[in-house]
Amino acid sequence: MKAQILKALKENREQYISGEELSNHLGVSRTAVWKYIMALREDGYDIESSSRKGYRLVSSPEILSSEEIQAELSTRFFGKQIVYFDTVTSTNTIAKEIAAEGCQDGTVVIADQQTAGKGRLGRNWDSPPHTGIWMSIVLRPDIIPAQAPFITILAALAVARSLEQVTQVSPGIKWPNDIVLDKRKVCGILTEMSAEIERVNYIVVGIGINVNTDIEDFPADLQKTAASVKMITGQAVDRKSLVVKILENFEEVYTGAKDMNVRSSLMDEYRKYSLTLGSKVKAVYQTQEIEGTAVEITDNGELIIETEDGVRQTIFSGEVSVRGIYGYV
Ligand code: BT5
Repeated sequence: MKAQILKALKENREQYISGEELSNHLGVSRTAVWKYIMALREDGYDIESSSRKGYRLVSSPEILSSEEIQAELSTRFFGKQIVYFDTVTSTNTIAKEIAAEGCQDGTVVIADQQTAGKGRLGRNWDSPPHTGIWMSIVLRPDIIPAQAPFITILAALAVARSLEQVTQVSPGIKWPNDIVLDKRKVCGILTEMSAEIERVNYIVVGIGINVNTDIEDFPADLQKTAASVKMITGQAVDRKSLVVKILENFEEVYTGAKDMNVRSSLMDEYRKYSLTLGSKVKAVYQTQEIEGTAVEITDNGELIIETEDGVRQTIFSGEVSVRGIYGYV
């Protein structure tokens, strides 16, 4: 209800909306409306009230709370449940816990700061407060475990497209899970799953984006390879609008990709963003090292590398260095 009141206030930003109108519109008493207004004020919303005219939203706090996001979100099931934390160890860890307890498909866990943000293969993800988007989405797709890496591909596409729509940047995707601006990593994606041999129980897609981080906020070892959107454009970006856009785009591509024709055109879009395709690459796949040229990304998101002696190898996930990016020469 708090989210619905906020939504109504936002839709009438310029004018006052009376308590009576809110109570009729939302089907709750005027006293209840008043209580929710008080709760919103406690969350940092500046809401003017006048006994004659009603309520008017003056300003919103810069937080990524569920009410803030849901007031703008127009998805079918992504983000219908949002669990927000000020500080958390890792949104992926929490998302896996609530997924195991049976949370609904599309539930989002989002935090302003992570104290133990995770990268792939036990690496760290630096997640300072107030500057980035650290969120995880719980999905329950009807797929076999071998198809799970494709979800990472779709998430990367959704992030790249959203960055382009909301900000003035031209993102590239380094297969499979990095979004790159100016040859620096701006976003990483960590997909984890719980599965049986033939069935996925749930997938957690963790997305980390450096949005308004300043270079000095990165630890020294990341200052050469990492960037934020603000560092590239010189302008701070509203994190909430970006979250909303990502959830909308991700839901669209995730739902659309079930149809092979739609999938094919989505992958054409992915290939346009790809920095890997056509480049010299070095991949570590399982225990094998493969060096060659990235010649193809299939409609299922696999990367095909052609080695110098003309052998083609298909990889489904893994670690790929691309010549010219993050210092690989
Ligand atoms: C990733 O791993 O890129 C996946 C990152 C996923 C982070 C999100 S945040 C929300 C959710 N909750 C979590 O706990 N995780 C997910 P990988 O490809 O392994 O890259 C990790 C490497 O990127 C590190 O070893 C660093 O070199 C570098 N790195 C760490 N923090 C970074 C940052 N903020 N920006 C750019 N690079 C970073």
